Amino acid sequence: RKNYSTKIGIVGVPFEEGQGKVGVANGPEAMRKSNLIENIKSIHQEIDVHDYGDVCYTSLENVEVPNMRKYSDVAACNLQVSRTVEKILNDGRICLTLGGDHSIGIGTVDGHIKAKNEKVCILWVDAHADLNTNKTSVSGNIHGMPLAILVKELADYWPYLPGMDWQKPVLPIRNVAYIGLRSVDSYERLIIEQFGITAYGMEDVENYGIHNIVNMALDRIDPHRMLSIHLSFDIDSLDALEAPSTGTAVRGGLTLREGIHLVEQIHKTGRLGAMDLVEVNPSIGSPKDVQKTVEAAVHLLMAACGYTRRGLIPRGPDGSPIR
Ligand code: HAR
Ligand code: MN
Ligand code: MN
Ligand code: MN
Repeated sequence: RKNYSTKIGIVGVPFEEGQGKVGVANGPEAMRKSNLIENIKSIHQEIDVHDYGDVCYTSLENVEVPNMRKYSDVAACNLQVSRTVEKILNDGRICLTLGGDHSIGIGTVDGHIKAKNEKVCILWVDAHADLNTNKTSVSGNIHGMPLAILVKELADYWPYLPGMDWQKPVLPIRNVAYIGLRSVDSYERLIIEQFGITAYGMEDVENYGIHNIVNMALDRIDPHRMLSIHLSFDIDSLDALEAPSTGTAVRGGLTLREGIHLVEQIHKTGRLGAMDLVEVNPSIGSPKDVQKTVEAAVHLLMAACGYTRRGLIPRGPDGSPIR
């Protein structure tokens, strides 16, 4: 019988220095104000959710790296993110991290890797590959770089990163899969091809359907079904109609239904360790746009906690009740 955790830990990261637009730091507040915690508590009686509050940090002084905007903030914030995620996992909880921009994925994945002794695979659900180095990035925005910082195989492509010594690039690139890609830079595409990274774009979702794509991704990154799953969910993986309030919206994306299905499917594996929900920017779009986007985020997070749209007691694939 599998162990479906009912213990959830939530942490907010009100951080927006990994990209240029004001407002994404208010993502955690917007999700909490949309009754995220209460909604999770109401899924079923055994749910035990603890809110660890928001991460805070003090910026490093006098550190800069070429073509990495706000590097000192990103480095300092991510250390605190990593420590908090590691603690939540060591408290025996599934860790839900509310962003914030996607640069915080450096810290969430690092904390997960530390807590589970590297036995982690990554599902990066995003319109973008977030695989630039400071040499290939056109924008200098670090939210387009987190995976390149985390993976072992790209370590030699980076200069020394001061104030990031706590972070070792130990993640094998074969443990990473993308779902939802549709805006990939040319150097990112080159890396994906060169290393054979598992990458499913929107045309693959069209061809196989989201359910098969998730199974295909897990077959590749966790063939023995024994790794702790890190689900890094960028809200811009959803179609711009479903999630308009985000900094780099791209049309032609996942429906909310596909997104929820994906998260439900990961929950049902019983191996979800941590989920990030990033790039919700309540300063973009009309109040209706914001409401739509935040509600989508709350639905996705509830699915991670075992909410089923059927309204039945959630059961795992082996039929045992999830409690
Ligand atoms: N690839 C572009 C860059 O590096 C844009 C990627 C950033 N957008 C995101 N990340 N939301 O997923 O700047
Ligand atoms: Mn700012
Ligand atoms: Mn992203
Ligand atoms: Mn993105």
